Amino acid sequence: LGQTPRVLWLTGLSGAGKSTIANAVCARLHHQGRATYLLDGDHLRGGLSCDLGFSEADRKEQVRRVAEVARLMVDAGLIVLTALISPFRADRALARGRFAPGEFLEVFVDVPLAVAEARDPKRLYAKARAGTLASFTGIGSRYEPPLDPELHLRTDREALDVCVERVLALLNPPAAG
Ligand code: GGZ
Repeated sequence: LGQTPRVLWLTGLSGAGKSTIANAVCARLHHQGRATYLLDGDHLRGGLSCDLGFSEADRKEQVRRVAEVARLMVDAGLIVLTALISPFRADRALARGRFAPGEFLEVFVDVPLAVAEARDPKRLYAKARAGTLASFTGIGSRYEPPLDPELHLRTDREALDVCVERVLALLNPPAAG
């Protein structure tokens, strides 16, 4: 079961910890000899999605593209992690619809907006508050939290290593009985 190709779809605010957790999970899986790939929204926007901005239509297209790339990679046998804000439920549901039941695991990387804003490693929240960055998620653009994710992490309450173990446990559930 642990080798089964799947997609771990991480969703959450900017600064919630999606990329940090995804990188750490990838490293652990790689160490276990598994073929993985991380599709990181911020990185993809420099290439595959260099034509996209942050309007609702462009975010929808970003999620659609990444779901299609993940689909191909799952077909190729990889465990795929995505780290996208993917703010809209309807778009995440469309992404899920490209996969078989059990193949798409939604991980809500949750943190209160105030905590993400206090972290602000790239000073993007500060720019959004100052009015120099429009449509920033959580400020000028909405984030719709998952209603029924396969896993719900709270990165202000759970340490990184705990979050990583919980994601790994999702791939390797303890044997029943
Ligand atoms: C949200 C933005 C924006 C706006 C730039 N809104 O935390 P980061 O910096 O490193 O990663 C964020 C990234 C979001 O890209 P995604 O492809 O994940 O977004 S979506 O799924 O909504 O399409 C953030 C940076 O881009 N960034 N401007 N206005 N995030």
